[in-house]
Amino acid sequence: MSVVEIQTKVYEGQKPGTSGLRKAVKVFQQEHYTENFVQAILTALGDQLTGSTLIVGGDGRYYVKEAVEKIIRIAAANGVGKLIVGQNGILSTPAVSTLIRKYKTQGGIVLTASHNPGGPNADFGIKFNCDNGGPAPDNVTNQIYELTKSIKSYKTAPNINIDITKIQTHNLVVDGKSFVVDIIDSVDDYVALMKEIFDFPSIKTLLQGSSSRPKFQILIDSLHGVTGIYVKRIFGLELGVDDASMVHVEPLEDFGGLHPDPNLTYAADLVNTVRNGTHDMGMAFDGDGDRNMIIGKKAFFVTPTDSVAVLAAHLDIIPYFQKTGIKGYARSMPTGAAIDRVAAKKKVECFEVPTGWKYFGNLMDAGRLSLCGEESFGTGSDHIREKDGIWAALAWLNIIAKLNKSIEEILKDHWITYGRNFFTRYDYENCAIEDASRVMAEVETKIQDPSFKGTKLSSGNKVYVVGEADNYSYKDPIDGSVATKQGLRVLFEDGSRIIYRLSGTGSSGATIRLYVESYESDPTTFDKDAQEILKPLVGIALDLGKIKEFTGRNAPTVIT
Ligand code: G16
Repeated sequence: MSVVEIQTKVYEGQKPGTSGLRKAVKVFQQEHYTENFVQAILTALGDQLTGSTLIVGGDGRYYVKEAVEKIIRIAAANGVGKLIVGQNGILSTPAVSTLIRKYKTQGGIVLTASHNPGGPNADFGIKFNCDNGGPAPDNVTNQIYELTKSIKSYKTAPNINIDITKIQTHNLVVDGKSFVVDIIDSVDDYVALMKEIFDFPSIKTLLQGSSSRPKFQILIDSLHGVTGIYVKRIFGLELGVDDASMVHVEPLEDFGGLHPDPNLTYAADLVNTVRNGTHDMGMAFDGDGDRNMIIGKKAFFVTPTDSVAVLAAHLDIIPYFQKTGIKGYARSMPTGAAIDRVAAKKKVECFEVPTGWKYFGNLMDAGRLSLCGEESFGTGSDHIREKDGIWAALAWLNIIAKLNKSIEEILKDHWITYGRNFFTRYDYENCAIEDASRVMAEVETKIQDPSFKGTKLSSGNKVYVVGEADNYSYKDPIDGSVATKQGLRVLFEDGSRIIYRLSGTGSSGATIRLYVESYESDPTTFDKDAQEILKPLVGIALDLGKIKEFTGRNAPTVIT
């Protein structure tokens, strides 16, 4: 097989966001656009490139197969030694991380736009994960971006045609050098890892029922994302869950027109079905399988903030952590601080990092972090370096099997012990970039005024006193790297918080995220609706950013 060098032109804007480069499919389909970015990823590998092994796979969305073909040819031409590719180009994001770590490869290329819709008129994405299995940190993505700004050509081996539908090893010689493409089962290694981590026999007894306990009835919604194939194997084959309890489990290129984001709005089917009371638990996962939503009987909603805190409180039930010990907890900055309270009580170190799973990686690699979570429906541990939707669902089931309580009972016990962090997020999706910028500028100007600290802000009969306010920045405790401008924070004296941030995962326009949190230790408030408790703070937040005025929106697109 011969190698050719193709002349190309620079495309503006190939800057990876919170997690990889995400754009409309039509953008990636432009001549050389995908090739440029892939070449930049490989060039950024530097000395590690020649003879390296990389994992390649994606969430099954439209354009994954074409992108895999291009990656195989470009990798071959650039001297990569071996590619391990999921069958049909399919691998969940947690599975890519699993494979990178298991086979000790130099990294992996993940083809996904995560929870963004798929199809010819929707989104695609490419992300590079490093040899620790985690999303590339800022210094690597910045380097990739710099390379895209000056790229003049890329190398490819145009005659390579590999059938990625069959599990098979292909041994090729490209430009005189060996090049191997291993098409592997997309699920095997991930299932093996889950079986090492969790107590599958007790989860199976929970799900099948026993003489002392009726069957714990679950409903799983894969939203036609990649988790379908993992769900069928793990929950269907291994744990004996019947087909009717697993819905939307065929991965589809357009997710069946669904928005594969597991929240109360986009997983409304699941929520409505579980609301009728037949099921004890509902769970949904996003397009690439790293996000999860957990609900209890009658659709009792577990916020991601509470979910990770409950897991933290009961982590020692899970066999994996019995072996490794509990090294530390962490959450992203906008995530509610419920896990901090568990950490304080258990005397475990707890970290706050900017939004983005990549910020947890160093702490895990340094042996200081076992469990972390984000308000954006991400939960995970140091078993890999990505958040992991199915892992989170299995963790809940392992804990429920041991505690023998309903999800609602577990949450209420938790609040009695730790108090309740009420949390909500308002998303204003697809705003004009200028409008969103005006909101952020408005808040930033106000909070930078030295007199803002100490200001009393009121709404209804509630008054909140500003303690601190800033544009959040973070210094990584392991390598000292600094991330600035990670979200505007207004921190009140009573511990309540308002945070404004622009999403880094959209493919066009701007999405404003407003995060609002307050803490209550009074048990009479625990059963109240979060929207009711947080209404005054939300009112203050909307006013402070003049959101209605600048965006023209009377209501957010999604409320979580
Ligand atoms: C990605 C990151 C997450 C992060 C989220 C934030 O999620 O992996 O760690 O919390 O983005 O998204 P935004 O910038 O839109 O608020 P995913 O699931 O899209 O990969």
